[in-house]
Amino acid sequence: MEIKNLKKVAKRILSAIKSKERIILYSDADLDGTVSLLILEETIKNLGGRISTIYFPDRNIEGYGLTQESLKVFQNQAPGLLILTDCGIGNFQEIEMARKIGFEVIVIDHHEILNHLPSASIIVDPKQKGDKYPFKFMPACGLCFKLAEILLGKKMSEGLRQNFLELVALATIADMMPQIADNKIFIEQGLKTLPFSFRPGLRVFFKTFSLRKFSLREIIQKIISTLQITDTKNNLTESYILLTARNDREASKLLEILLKKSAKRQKLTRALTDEIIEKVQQGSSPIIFEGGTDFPLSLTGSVASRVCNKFKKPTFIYNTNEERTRGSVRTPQGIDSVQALTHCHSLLEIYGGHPQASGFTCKVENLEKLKQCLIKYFSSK
Ligand SMILES: [Mn+2]
Repeated sequence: MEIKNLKKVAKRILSAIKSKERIILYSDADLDGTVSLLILEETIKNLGGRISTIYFPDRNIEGYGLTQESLKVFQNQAPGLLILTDCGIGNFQEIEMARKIGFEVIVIDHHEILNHLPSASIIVDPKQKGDKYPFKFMPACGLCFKLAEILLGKKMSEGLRQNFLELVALATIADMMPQIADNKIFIEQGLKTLPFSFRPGLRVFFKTFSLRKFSLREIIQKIISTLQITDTKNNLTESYILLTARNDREASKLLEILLKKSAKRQKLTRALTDEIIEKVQQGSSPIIFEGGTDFPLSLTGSVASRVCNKFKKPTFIYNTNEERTRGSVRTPQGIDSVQALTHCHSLLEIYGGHPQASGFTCKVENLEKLKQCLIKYFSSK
């Protein structure tokens, strides 16, 4: 059984490489997205392809998925092949815009399929109709790894394969995908060689946190919490910059900065979580719906996770400006957040994700209506 369209994408990319078409790689800014892009970039370069831009949207300014801001940045590179990884399946308007500009769009995603598919030329998503591959919960980077295997064929050396698997293992854990089937194999195989990785950006963790002092598990936890930072610099994620560091010296400098940031971020996440917990302590509403203009957009997800864990209620945490509200959703096991958002989709501009973790964008004037729609939806459950 094969993942639907994976071979088709491989064929299309190989022909783009051969005819030196411009290729733009675009990915979500979390670790799954970062690793997805990295694997594709190194694979395509290895085969002599022409990558003109790599781009991660800035979560604090642009939000999730393919953004209109980004299209303005690289529109002058059309025509070309625009490959979206770990995002795209819900970007109906933006993909249409990209096509009008002159890009051919490919989507490699693992998020839930919404009412219909976007107008991309080829879509890989194990959740789409007609995909007969039995395992549906692979991270996007797992799909990209399998794509790299097809693209490289015999050119994939054992060392490169292992290195990709180290990255995939970390991102699979970070993305909280179930650790079974293919994912279990990724994790087992990748973690085997992780402490001896040839990638300076991974090796540096084992130099900073020695295996004599910390257990392998503790170090893996530190790697993930550090690399899960979604901050970007010039539309490159900081985890991408670390993972592509050329030598140990560069890597340890970057890691030092990232560790400080990560500690700050954890402190702020805790403080914001406590504030919300305090506020909603005695509420009887079936949902938690909190946020505001000064709520940091890049922390809505981690705060929502913690609040949801505490109250075991569907939790919506958002940032809002004068025009738009962007939020993250977390729900307890068995409650499907994407279904809930789909129920209220007429009030939303963009939405999507996984059953237990998703996101949405809406116009500010619809925010209160959205809250009421969700309360009504969950009251009847
Ligand atoms: Mn993902």
